[in-house]
Amino acid sequence: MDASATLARLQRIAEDCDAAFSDERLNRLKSSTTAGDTGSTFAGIRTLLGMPYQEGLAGVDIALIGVPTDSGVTNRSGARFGPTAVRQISSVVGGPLHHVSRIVPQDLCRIADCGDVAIEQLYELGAAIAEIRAFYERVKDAGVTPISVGGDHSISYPILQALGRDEPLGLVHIDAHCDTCGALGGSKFHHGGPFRNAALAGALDPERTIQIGIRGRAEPYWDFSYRSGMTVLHIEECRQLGMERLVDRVRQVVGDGPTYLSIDVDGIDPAYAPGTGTPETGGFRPDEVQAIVRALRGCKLVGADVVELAPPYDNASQTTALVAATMMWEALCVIADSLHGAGR
Ligand SMILES: [Mn+2]
Repeated sequence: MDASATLARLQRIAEDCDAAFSDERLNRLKSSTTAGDTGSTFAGIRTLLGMPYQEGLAGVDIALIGVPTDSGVTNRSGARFGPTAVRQISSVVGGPLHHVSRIVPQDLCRIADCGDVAIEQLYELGAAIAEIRAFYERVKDAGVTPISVGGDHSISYPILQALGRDEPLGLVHIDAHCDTCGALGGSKFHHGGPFRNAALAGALDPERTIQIGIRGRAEPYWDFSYRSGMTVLHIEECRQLGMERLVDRVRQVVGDGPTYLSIDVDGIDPAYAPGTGTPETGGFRPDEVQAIVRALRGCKLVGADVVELAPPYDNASQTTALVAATMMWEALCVIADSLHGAGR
């Protein structure tokens, strides 16, 4: 082929590329209002993963929800700004197409940013927990699957109470901390105890719970995990297993039953996720957590959260917000697929 024929061929390819995506699903989305829009991504009002904002849950399959509270932290506060930071960085994170799984969540499900849980009694931990639970009871009643961004980790307890009210859920929990501690400072509703609370409430099945990436000085507080039958894998054990056997173990523990996914950004090494209240050196790389979430494809996921993003400790590049938003996107893909896709 001579040079001019080659250029003509490339010109035709370029025109075809401009006319339509080779993936037909993306062409369908292009005509809708949000996804597939290649215009300005820096203008307009930011939403979680760029999904359309709506008041209420009507017509939604998957609700992205902010839970801006950090009244339950044991040390450095700031996670109340997590949802705002994820919305901000969402202009550069998300779909429409997952580059590995080829999942297009919006082609499978109706997805919306349903705003933030409005907590009135912020300084009364038990009451705040009850308000969050009431919100997620409505989500459950509506048949909507929630993907939440905290907020500190205390929010996972009322979410699990609502989602696990009919039968105890399995749990994939990525974190430096097991978060199964008892009462501290006069309350059991702090961010170090949601999974003990959920198990005691009958919403979480310890035998189908796996906690991975655990490390650091809070180790003495996790006896409840060991004694109740939760599977605890310290970061060193995860490294020893390697990713392939690690994800096998995860799937083996949670099995076929309904399962919740909870990602504390401090499960990831502070080199990649410095913006968090209780950082612990020696954690996962972000791509390892992405691999774990992707491996949940085909599991019966009933919801997910990403918590403990504390923007005041993040760097100017919003590294931690980027990681948190990316994990939400990874969770959205596997959940959309498990609801209405090939992984159903
Ligand atoms: Mn943690």
